[in-house]
Amino acid sequence: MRFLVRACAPVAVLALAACSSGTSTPSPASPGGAAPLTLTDGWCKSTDSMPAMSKEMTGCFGTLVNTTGKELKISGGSTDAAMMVELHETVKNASGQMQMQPVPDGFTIPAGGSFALKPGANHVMLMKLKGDLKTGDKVTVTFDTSAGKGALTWEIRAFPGAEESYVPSPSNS
Ligand SMILES: [Cu+2]
Repeated sequence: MRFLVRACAPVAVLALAACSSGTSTPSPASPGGAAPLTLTDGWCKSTDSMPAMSKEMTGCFGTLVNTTGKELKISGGSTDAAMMVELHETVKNASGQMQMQPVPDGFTIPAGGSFALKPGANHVMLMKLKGDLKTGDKVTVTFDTSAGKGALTWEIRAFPGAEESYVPSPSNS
């Protein structure tokens, strides 16, 4: 515990808000600069209806928009809601099943372009959730990008669809 508190203290001196703010306040991306990216229609799947086994993680979707004039690379992120944030892609494995995995080089958004995050395709994964994410809640994820940090707020929504990656479709039906 003592270690955790100390780890936060130097940051708090420079940016108190980053350490103490609630989930709804986006933190500034860089001094004097606008956020390097924005999010349109961002949502994460709520844990409400998930089987207990799946509640450890959830997927986040929406459209990321690069607001800079340069190609933007997203290498990772962090959130108060989970221990880890991963950038995932969904691929077909050798047996033809859809499976998700971390993208080795992160996400790249062209200058002024956008990047779609969808169930069954690229998405942001919150791993090792610290608690339930209930429908209607909001969660803030701060991304590490080539143009500095960018905090984005996602709405928690109920999503009835199965995650292809975790529930491979039956080969015979
Ligand atoms: Cu995933």
